[in-house]
Amino acid sequence: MQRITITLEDEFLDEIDRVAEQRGYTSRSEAIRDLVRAGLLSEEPVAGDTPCVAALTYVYDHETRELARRLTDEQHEHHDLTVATMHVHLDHHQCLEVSVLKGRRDEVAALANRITSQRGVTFGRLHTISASDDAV
Ligand code: NI
Repeated sequence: MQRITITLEDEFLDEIDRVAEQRGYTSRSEAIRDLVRAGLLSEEPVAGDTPCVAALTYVYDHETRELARRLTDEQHEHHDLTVATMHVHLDHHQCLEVSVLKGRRDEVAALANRITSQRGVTFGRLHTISASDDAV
């Protein structure tokens, strides 16, 4: 670990402190490290053949014809990528599912796209985290 000195405008530092307090950080350094890490991750060009773990969150209307079956079929077809799925009945019509996926980054992204592009899926977001080879 190295110690560096950086210069920030007062308003920028106030904003960092506000976010740090909101998220419950007790150390400004830890808050800045996490913000920088998140920024770097979003910029990182990652090869498709690298391993990852991911959480896919989506909402769908279970009354859309055959949709629930099609979503399940997709996951069975790619059971090697699907670790587990949690299903929540949000209301009379909508279901929320969170699927934990792991495998090659390009294959995980392709499965996520096949699920979230189905008609009747109203929200879809994939959070991907780089993993070591032995994690997948
Ligand atoms: Ni449901």
